Amino acid sequence: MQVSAVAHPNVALIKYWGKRKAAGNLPAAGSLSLTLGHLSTRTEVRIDGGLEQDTLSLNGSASERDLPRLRDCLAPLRERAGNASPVAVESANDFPTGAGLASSASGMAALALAAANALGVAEDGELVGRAAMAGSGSAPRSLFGGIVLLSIDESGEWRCGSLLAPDEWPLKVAVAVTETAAKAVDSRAAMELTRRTSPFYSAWLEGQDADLEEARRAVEQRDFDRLAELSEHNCLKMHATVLGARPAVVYFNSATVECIHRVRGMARAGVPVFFTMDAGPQVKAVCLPDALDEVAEALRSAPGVRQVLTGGLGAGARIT
Ligand code: 2P0
Repeated sequence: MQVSAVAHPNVALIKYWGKRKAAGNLPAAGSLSLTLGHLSTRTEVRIDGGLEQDTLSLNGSASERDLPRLRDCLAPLRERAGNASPVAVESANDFPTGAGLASSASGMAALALAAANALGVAEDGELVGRAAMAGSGSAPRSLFGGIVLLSIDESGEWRCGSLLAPDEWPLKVAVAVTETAAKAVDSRAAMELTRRTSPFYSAWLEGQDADLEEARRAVEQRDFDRLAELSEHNCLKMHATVLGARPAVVYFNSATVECIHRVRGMARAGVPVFFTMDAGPQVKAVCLPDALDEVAEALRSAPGVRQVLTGGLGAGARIT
């Protein structure tokens, strides 16, 4: 049985940083994201009882390192299907991998959907979400399109879904790629280090529910200025928390900082744009459609920017 799925990475405006408990990979708080239609991961899953063990090819090369994460994602699906046969997985991204462009989110969303279909358990959407979450805490968001909310209550119950479809508020995103190499510290390790050692971690977590609720309202009201202010605040607060870890994790390079200042300069001049950065040095500038060309050009001409990838909001993961 062989099934392929496509998923897009997502960029969090209200971010997930830190886990509630190791089991199930549950984030400590909710998050809100944009699904990026112009970047894609394509993943093919083949169930093959003739294999000795699971295999993973990532961008054309065998990847041992990501096999544990792959098995975490598959475990709930295998259990439900009562089928533990080995799988051969081939996954490829059309954008830099492991460099803060959420390749684990799109990768695990595509894997969960393709494997659930291959194993015949895809009719249970909650199970597919749980499999994606087991692979990566940001992956359930890539199962959905447009603007996506992942909410988690006190008891750890969580749900994920679209707040707005892509055409209901057609925001644009320009991704300034400032580095194409994979990052030195993966986000899972950096998150755990932050939780254990950053004196700012508890304050970070305390603010999440309020930020999330305000962002949800800003999205519902299509209030760009409010979403802009809140997203930059949440992003810089996350990075400040990570900078407080021992040893500190510094995701920015000099081009990241240059792009932040350029975006701020445009916003001061009245251009509807804001920035956000994840666990890597790339800068994602979110803007209204009419501003996209100007924003992309300003980022493209910044020293250290290698390329600028522009696009809009995309659909959720799907079988191809
Ligand atoms: C996010 N990031 O909300 C945040 C913001 C990076 C910065 O989710 O350990 O790859 O697989 O659950 O999802 C990156 O972490 O971590 C991430 P795991 P993940 O998008």
